[in-house]
Amino acid sequence: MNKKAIVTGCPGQDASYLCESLLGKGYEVYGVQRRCTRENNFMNFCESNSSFHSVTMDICDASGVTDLVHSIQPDEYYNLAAMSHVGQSFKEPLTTVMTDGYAIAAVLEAIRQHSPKTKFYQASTSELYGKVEDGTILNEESLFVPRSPYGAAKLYAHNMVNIYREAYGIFGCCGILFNHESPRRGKEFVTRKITDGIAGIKLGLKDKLKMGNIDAVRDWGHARDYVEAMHLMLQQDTPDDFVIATGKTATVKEAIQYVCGLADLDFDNVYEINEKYMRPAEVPYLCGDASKAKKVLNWTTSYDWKSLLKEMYESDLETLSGVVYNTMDASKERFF
Ligand code: F7E
Repeated sequence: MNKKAIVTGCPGQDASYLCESLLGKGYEVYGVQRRCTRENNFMNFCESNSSFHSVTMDICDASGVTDLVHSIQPDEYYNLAAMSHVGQSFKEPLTTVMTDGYAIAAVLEAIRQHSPKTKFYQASTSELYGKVEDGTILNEESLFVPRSPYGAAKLYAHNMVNIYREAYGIFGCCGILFNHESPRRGKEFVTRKITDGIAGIKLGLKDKLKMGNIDAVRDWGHARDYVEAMHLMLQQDTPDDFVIATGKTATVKEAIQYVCGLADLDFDNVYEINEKYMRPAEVPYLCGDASKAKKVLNWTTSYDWKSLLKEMYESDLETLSGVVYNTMDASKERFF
């Protein structure tokens, strides 16, 4: 019998990569998306596979979650759905606590009552750490002091998984994932904003990048590598929490400079600071130590921030070049 997995957060970056990977491993996959989720084509590959089942459901609807868990009896449940934009969580604190906090209590209850053998993965985050001293390398033992509604809601969910593990013996794991990006990343996140923006400037489609705090330091890895860590966590004999990170950092400014280099553009002419993108409270520095995941899960990452940004920039340049080409084509038709 093939293993069955429920994956929430479709058709987002992480869920799309994870569904592809699980289908490749022979799973029967139930990909959950909200009715109104923005459309993209990341799930095309999955939807053409007969082992993929698309489920329309809001993870905040406890009755729907309970029905799904009860009827599928999944071997694994990956909770990747979230209100995931830290800046936006200051504007939508209540939606954030429902989606990133309450919904996790609902699914844990559904598993406890109706499918206690299901192994559960929760998308925890480096935002749990909050404000840390520059140079601090964070691991599973580091203190959690979140600085955003997003971080606070995620900490509640993280604690609940630990409580259900201890109190009821639920196989629940939290992946404390540091920033992970790809060409599928939403354009509202800083790496994709940079690669898409600079590709647009290069092609004359855009004027300037409007940025927030470019001194922020992040540890960026590739989402495709990070979803493999999620799967590995649920293949262990005992549940545990793991940091997933590259251990290498760059500032937002260095990321812009690097992509400007790829595009052969002058850094100083490419961006301007805009208050709109500053956050009420910032997490200035994040760097993770994934030694435990490397040792226990045998997990490795194949990208650093430069190879990641290069792949993203090249993908955006190719996509936007198509836009330019099609526009030229259309104007040619109009002209002749
Ligand atoms: O910002 C700064 C911003 O929005 C990174 C989510 O996936 O990773 C992500 O959270 C840094 C921050 O990601 C702009 O202030 C400057 O310091 O790409 P981001 P994030 O907030 O780190 C964690 C692990 C998650 O769990 C989250 O779900 O870049 N920054 N200027 C900017 N950020 C944005 N978005 N836009 C700017 O213009």
